[in-house]
Amino acid sequence: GYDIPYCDGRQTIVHLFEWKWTDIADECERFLGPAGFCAVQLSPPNEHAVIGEDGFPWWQRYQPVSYKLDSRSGTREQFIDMVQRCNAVQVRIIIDAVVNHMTGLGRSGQGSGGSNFNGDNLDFPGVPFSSSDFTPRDMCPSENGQINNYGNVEEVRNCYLVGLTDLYGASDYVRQKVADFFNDAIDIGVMGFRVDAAKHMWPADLEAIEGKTHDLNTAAGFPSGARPFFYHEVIDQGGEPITVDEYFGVGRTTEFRFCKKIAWGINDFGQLGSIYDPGWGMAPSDKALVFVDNHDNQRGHGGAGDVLTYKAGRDYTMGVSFALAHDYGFMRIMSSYYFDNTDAGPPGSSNGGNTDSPIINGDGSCGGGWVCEHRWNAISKMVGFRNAVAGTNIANWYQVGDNVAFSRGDKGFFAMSKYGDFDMTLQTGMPAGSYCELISGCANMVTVNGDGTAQISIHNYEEPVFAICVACDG
Ligand code: LAG
Ligand code: CA
Repeated sequence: GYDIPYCDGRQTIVHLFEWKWTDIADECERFLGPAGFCAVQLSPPNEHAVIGEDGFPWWQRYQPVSYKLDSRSGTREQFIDMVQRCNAVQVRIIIDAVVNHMTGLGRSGQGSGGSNFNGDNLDFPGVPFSSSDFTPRDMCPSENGQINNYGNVEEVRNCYLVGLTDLYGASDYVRQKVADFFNDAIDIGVMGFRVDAAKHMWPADLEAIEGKTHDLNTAAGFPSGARPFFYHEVIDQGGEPITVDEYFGVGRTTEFRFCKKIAWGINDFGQLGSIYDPGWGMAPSDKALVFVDNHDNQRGHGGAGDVLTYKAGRDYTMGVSFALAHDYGFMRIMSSYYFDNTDAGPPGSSNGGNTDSPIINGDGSCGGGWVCEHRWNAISKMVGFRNAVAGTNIANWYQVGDNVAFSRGDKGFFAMSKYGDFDMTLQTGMPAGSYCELISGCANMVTVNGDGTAQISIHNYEEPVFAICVACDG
């Protein structure tokens, strides 16, 4: 199926938003592999518009010019090198695939890979796509050709999303060009795809495109017959006719209600017990791709709402740690650069030049404008916890006031205290023994008694999180 990642049991994807390929290759080797990450989600790797008049914003990468692997993050050669080096340390690569549309109307010139294009003329010779490859005007019911009414399914899928020229996904030629792009990446050794704006594409078109894709590359270490992993960006917060379940046949869906649930739960621990709410239409665990924030909603784009971001500091640490400890969905962590201006591109990009590399400080944190949430102590340790308890469910739930704790089967135990002040004997469900507390880096040891109980203590305001597990000592 398209909903299974091939990660040897590793459980967490990290989105290295706007990172360069050379830096990602280094990060796979020096950090992501050893820390137990499953995969990196890239920014769109294909040729895109270069929008100097808006200061080379991050969102220029959501305006494709061709499927040449030549973007602000690097060249095709650098892309191939990154895929090979990451695969070699068991970290897989997932592409952000922007295939609903090409550039906006009114955009023209040369893309990041040197191809000419003209959005108004629907002319993209780098693929090539021309006017017949775009959704016929009479199939879009809105007056101005744009998406205005999210209550009309034809409009959401056949009209122009924020002025972006809409590809005609029913055309076999368009499907084949997209599949060729996917197959090029698969043959290089990529594991999967985040499908951008999938809500604006017909599920049948996605099914046809996916049906044309190759199996994953066995030379890159994937099992024979393995199908690519797909998750579809479908912003479904309830209240609209398009719902995530329409996409379950073609892979997983991004679960945006999870972002809200986590934000609400950190605000009020009493709400942490119902993070997965099927009554609200949330995707079942084996179909959900979950995250605390993404590159859109952290800056008020793409169906924002109540979300925690790196700007929330210790609340963010709590939200991501809880999400990693939970058993719901396949998890993606956001890794950001600092921003005030919501359009700003990555560090170093505002003059159109090269993106700056992250600086790795002596204590393992990042500098140079990069936040590197994935390297925050508690978050990176909880990635190890999630791997160690994979396959178990939540048990021994405890929540009173501003404290929460639970076990993952008999393999691990997690606790969190809103104000970093907690002492209680709780049932851990774990075998008797002496365990290293992960967040403290084994500075604290924990004794689980013969009856499964243990004294759980949290005395740390900044990182008010506790975790022990059977398979993650040391
Ligand atoms: C997505 N998911 O469905 C991406 O996650 C999201 O980041 C993309 O929008 C969107 N779909 C289209 O791929 C981003 C920005 C938009 C930006 C767009 C294209 O959130 O603000 O639009 O990328 O670059 C920009 C301008 C618009 C303009 C449009 C067309 O902000 O004002 O109309 O370009 O020229
Ligand atoms: Ca569309």
